[in-house]
Amino acid sequence: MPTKELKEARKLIVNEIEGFKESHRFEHDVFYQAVEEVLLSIAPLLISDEKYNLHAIVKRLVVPDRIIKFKVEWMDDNQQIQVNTGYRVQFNNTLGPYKGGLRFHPTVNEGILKFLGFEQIFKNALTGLPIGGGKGGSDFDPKGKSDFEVMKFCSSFMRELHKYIGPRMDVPAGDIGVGGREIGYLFGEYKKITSTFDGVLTGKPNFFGGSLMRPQATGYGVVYFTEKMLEIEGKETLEGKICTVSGAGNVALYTIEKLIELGAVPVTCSDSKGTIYDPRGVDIELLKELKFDKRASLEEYGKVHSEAKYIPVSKYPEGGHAVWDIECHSAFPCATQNELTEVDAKNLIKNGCTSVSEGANMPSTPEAIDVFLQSKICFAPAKAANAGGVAVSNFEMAQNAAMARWSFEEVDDKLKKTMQYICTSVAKTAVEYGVEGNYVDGANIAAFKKIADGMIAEGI
Ligand code: NDP
Ligand code: 2IT
Repeated sequence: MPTKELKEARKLIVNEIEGFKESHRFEHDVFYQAVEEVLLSIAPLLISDEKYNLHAIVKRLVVPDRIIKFKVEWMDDNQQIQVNTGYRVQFNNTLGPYKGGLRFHPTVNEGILKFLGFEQIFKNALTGLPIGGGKGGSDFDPKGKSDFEVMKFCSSFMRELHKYIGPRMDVPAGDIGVGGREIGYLFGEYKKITSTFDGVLTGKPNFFGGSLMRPQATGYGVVYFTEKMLEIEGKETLEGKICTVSGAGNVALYTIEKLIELGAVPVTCSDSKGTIYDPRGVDIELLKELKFDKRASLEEYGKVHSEAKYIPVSKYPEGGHAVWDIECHSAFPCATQNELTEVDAKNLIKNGCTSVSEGANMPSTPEAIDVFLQSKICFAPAKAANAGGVAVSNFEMAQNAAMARWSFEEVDDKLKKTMQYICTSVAKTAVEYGVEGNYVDGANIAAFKKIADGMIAEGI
């Protein structure tokens, strides 16, 4: 497509987004950030194929099917009644039942869940599996709560949510603040209310039919995707390479574990209070003990390994993050949205980083992504790179529907093939649309086509 025409089309789309933002009074910034990225990527497709405009796909796709918002009342350990807000954003079920995680974090609001739900539609489409997109959660903070309080909250949350979910309707899973413990309590309450043993949630503990490797899936998948991307782009493998990882939760720890298994040397991890830099390679067993068993701060790591450096948030470089200031071959942002800024991106490039793979959802700001794309390093966007979690969630749904159990090895093998398939199809789409090596455009275009063609086929 001629550059002039493309620029004009992009300008039109940006104007449209500005108008949209104006009319919604900027209340959902992260949502618009996610939408804007997709719309800018698909501009060539919208121009070359009139059918998408004819069927008003963009206008229809940016509005969720429904947003369910409810009150959650629960009793804390001091016999005080607490009130939180619960949400489920059922965004789009063109390709299958609504599917996506639940986030429990004090920052949760409608805008964040709309951004996550919107991203999820595209991510799920890229897997090639029959799943639509949704997201939910609450402003409840599980941090510092007793197991009993978490159980009380989860039971109360499910007392309302159960009305809107079902194995062929909407299947939630975990996200920030929601792991096996929370999913176990949510599943238990669902079962009590409905008297059915249905695969209505994924990421369940194994004895309730949870996939044996759902906990590992997102992190392992990010690394499988990166291996394939480096191969396609003719770069060296990860073996022996220094890697930096942010976050210290489910995604970060299993990214680190797989990197170690492949002979790479992950030297960092971080939480909301600070960063660990261990130049000899991080001690994954200690991390698991601290984060999964004790739910402790990373500061504790420094007390066991005196060679490691603990950098509190207050000591981060201005406008940046300590993790991205450290020399590395490959970087893996695995904590949260907009955690990697333009300053960080420039630091990574300056220090010779050759690939960035997003484990978290939308961890790089638009300005940081521009830096990566302009410098021509390998950049794997979240909706492609972290799709391994939801892919294995779909495998868990399949196992539950068949009342079957698959082995760890079987699921791992299917996960690896799925990540390789996503990577190859994203790279191919980029070539097809004249943006070779641009995995952002490749992922957005490949996913949009699947969803939009489905929406056209099903009518309004
Ligand atoms: P966890 O709750 O297990 O871990 C989250 C990690 O990120 C913690 O280390 C946490 O630190 C840190 N973090 C969270 N919020 C903030 C914040 N506002 N500022 C700084 N640090 C923060 O979550 P997951 O590992 O499951 O999720 C991490 C990311 O991966 C999220 O973006 C999620 O949407 C995405 N994701 C998760 C999938 C999954 O299967 N779980 C699948 C695909 C994507 P602290 O403990 O100090 O708060
Ligand atoms: O962002 C994500 O893909 C998830 N939190 C996992 C979703 C799922 O349904 O497994």
